[in-house]
Amino acid sequence: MNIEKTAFFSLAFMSLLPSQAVADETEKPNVLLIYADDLGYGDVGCYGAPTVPTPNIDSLRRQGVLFTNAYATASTSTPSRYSLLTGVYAWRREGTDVAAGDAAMIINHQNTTVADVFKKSGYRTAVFGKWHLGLGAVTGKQNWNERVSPSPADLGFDEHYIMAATADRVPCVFIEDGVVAGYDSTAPIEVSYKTNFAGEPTGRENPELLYNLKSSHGHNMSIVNGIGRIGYMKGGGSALWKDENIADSITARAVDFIRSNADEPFFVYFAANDVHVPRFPHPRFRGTSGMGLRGDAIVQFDWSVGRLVAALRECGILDNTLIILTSDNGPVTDDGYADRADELLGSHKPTGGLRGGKYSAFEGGARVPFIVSWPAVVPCGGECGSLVSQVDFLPTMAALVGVEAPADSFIDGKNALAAWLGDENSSREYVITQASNHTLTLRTAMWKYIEPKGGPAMVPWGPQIETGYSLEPQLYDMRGYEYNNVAGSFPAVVNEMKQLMQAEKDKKTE
Ligand code: NG6
Ligand code: CA
Repeated sequence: MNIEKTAFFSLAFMSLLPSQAVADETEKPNVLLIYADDLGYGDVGCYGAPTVPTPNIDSLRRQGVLFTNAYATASTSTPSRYSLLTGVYAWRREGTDVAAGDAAMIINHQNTTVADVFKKSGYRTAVFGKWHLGLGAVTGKQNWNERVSPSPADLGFDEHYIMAATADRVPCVFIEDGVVAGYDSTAPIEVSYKTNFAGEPTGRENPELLYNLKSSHGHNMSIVNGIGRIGYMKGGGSALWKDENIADSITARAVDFIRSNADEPFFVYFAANDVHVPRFPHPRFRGTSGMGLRGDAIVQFDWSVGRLVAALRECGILDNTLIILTSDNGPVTDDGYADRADELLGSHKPTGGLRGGKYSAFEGGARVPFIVSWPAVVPCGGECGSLVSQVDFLPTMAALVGVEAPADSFIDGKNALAAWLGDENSSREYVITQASNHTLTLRTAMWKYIEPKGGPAMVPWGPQIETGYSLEPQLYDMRGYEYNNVAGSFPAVVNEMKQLMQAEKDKKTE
């Protein structure tokens, strides 16, 4: 890539030591992490989507760098988010799989998070949107009518306005600074992932009440806003969210935060709900993609991106804001609601042709869009094929803001600032990802190895996705797609990859 070196740029690249700030106090860049949910490698225009309009993401891409080999650490949400915030692979930690809405806090609040790193450097920090890392001290024992603790406030975030888990899991209320936002005292909240509350309808027994979206598999417990959910809840009243307003409310809060903190450095983790199920975008986005609700949710996500970038521009701080846009895992069409996502795809390929998808060990599972923009530093319009992994977010941000990252032995991530700013000559040697049954994969520039581990060839519960699980070792030449297993022809490579993976497994991180 052609890099034009500005003074600031050389400063960032040439003289950066792990513990040295890029710039002095007044020049500290703001950091905006835009984390989409289930957005696939092929889901936006600049990654080749043929029809769905994503003008704001495409314009972000034109003002920054687009990565072609960037990875979430897992092909589902909770483990990816765990690694993103802690720099540790989730497969090292028990209890980091897709979390229920009543899961206790999964990140040990003694651990350093990326928000702690920013705080140490004097940043204001906030998270808006999908949390999915547990809340409270004990699973199932939260009292949602009082302050829930621990919360993101205990992990370095000054402000939070979050959904406890996912939009398809109860409780369907936002948590703002530890308490239910807009709490309705006339409708106390009860939550259970075991049994229903007497007299409350469910999707299973009262499908006629599913007036907004019908379930295709699962999602047949409590009904909120005419949509069946996972888990049971009672109450909530006027605090219950309306799915069609989620993007608006989290975007509005993030924009407010940007505006009120424009004069000091900040870190915003904008964790979008789009394009996770239930896909139920605001009416103004309906029909805008020509691809039904899933496409319309992509357009809605693109709108959020546009609003955030516009807020930065209006505050005069866009140039010195590092924006990273990526996704927690790959795409899925039918993920449990009859929203016709498959039928309406037309020529659109959510994975951009990669094999597999969400949940899978194949590339569609964890290779995700990844765009980095920082107008003051990163040249416009580049494309970068370096291997990058979200596990590096914490140490990379620590290097950016001049904070000592936790000792190497405690984290898997490494400072990858040069690569994240688009330097083709700087790359991870290899990237490890985790599929939903914990099959691990190891990708180098040339190869992808999928460790042998049993499991069904297709996701068994509904989505039509190849898992990539096999009792045989798999090796793919990444100059192509993962269709031709060449493990038999390259036993030495298989052996080397296997040993690299074993060394990672043996690493002591505590
Ligand atoms: C699955 C859900 C799916 C989605 C996923 C988590 C069923 C049948 N399927 O169990 O709809 O919620 O969990 O997605 O319940 S993630 O992106 O948050 O990891
Ligand atoms: Ca996800």
